[in-house]
Amino acid sequence: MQPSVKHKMLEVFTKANGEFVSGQALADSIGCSRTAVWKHIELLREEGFELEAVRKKGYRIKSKPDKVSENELLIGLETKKLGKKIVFFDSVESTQKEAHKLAEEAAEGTLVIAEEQTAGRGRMTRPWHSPKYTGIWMSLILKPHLPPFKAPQFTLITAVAVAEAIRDTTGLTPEIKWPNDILLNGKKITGILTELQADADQIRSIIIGIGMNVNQQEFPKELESIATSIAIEKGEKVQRAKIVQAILKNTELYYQEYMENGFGLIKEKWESFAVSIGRHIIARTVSGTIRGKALGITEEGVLKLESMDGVVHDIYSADIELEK
Ligand code: BTX
Repeated sequence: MQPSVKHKMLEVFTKANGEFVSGQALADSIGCSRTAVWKHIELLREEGFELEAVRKKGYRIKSKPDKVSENELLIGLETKKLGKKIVFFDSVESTQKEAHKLAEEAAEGTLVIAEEQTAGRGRMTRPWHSPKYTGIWMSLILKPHLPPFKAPQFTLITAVAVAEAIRDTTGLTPEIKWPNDILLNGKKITGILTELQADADQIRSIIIGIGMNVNQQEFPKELESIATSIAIEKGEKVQRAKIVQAILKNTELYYQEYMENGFGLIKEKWESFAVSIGRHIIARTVSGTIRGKALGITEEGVLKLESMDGVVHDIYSADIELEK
């Protein structure tokens, strides 16, 4: 199937919004014959689209396959820039690794996404479990004209965008755990990994890795007690493409807000989702463990932590645990 015909056909169905479209109307808007329409309908069915055909009415899409390849993501995507260029892999070691290779040449907003990662990674090369067809494993390339020290704010911008995407597409209310985890009912549903390609005073690319558990029903033993998925929490499966589209739309919105007006609104939204602020926490940093009360985050996304002796520490990176 020529991608352009398939793309046009899916666009016509998307505009029809679940209503029937006659074979003739499809042929006219695509600019092909009725026979070609019929052939392409069959090809869509083979790809997992459920298409209903009724005499004298035509065709309508009853359901789309739950895939995250280019067609599923582009149809219905409401962004100007983010995700307009998609690099898709059925299976790849790590989308983050691929995005790093592409970043210099890639247009801003390029999205690398895969159905499966065989060597997905978290911070400090920790492994990220990324099984096939069940989650969202993607890396987004941004190119803001900013100095490198601003980069940690992008983890927080992304966290707000992702938390709102989960809330708006599923009705579930997530929490954000500083700096880079999103939780549902206290368990990890999303991890965010912000990495940089930069000169000393200028960011060249920010590569934002997002890993989200969507339709898994179970996890390996070592993750069982700390990880969950949207399907487990909601009790039903969700179309991953819809969530990806919502993440891209929100990220574009908050990225623009940040570049134009600074961090104020994002900080406010971030704090409204934050689970650790005002609580007693244990922060494990590379240079040691600090226990104390999390006071809030600064405009730079730094966590303020007041230890028992009243000293306020600036925490730039750590693993956080809530004190029981
Ligand atoms: P992190 O270092 O904060 O968290 C990593 C830890 O999370 C692991 O050590 C493990 O305990 C736990 N973990 C591993 N897999 C999962 C999972 N599926 N669900 C919940 N918990 C898990 C977080 O790092 C940042 C993760 C970013 C992943 C994305 S996926 C797309 C992109 N490509 C890539 O290789 N990484 C990013």
